[in-house]
Amino acid sequence: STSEQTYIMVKPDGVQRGLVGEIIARFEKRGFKLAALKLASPSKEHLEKHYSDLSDKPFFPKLIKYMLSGPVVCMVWEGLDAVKTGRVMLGATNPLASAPGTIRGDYALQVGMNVCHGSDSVENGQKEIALWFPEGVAQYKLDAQTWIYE
Ligand code: YYY
Ligand code: MG
Repeated sequence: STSEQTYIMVKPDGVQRGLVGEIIARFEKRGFKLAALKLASPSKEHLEKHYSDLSDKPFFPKLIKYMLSGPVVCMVWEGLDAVKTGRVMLGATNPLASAPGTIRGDYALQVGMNVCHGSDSVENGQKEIALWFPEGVAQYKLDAQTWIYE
């Protein structure tokens, strides 16, 4: 549906490397509607909740340490098939396997510094949006949608 929402986050390496604007621009130009946006410095507990599905993976401690290494940019993007399309725009988890033209395929080399996060299902997206935006997201009409949806 055109109101599907996904949680997209620029990770600390993406912020430090000046990729925030580029990542926002890609979602904006594609036709997605920005529903929420903020810079944040989440706690260890908050990040462990975000990645709770991965808590028994060997790379989990390293992942949390990396995510704590600087601020992140948190966003909610809304639009047709936003979750799946967002994942396609991000590229594969391992940047070496990401197609050129994707964010990771254009800006990253290693899995442990892959620049961005995107929800992997509508259900997880809703959980992540609730975790990162307990204050709620914006409700408004994007007039450009008249020229995006037939
Ligand atoms: O959803 P996605 O970010 O593409 O991958 P996940 O399997 O959810 O893993 C989350 C995060 O963990 C990934 O973006 C990088 C890191 N990671 C890692 O450091 N080493 C791995 N072998 C797998 C994932
Ligand atoms: Mg994931």
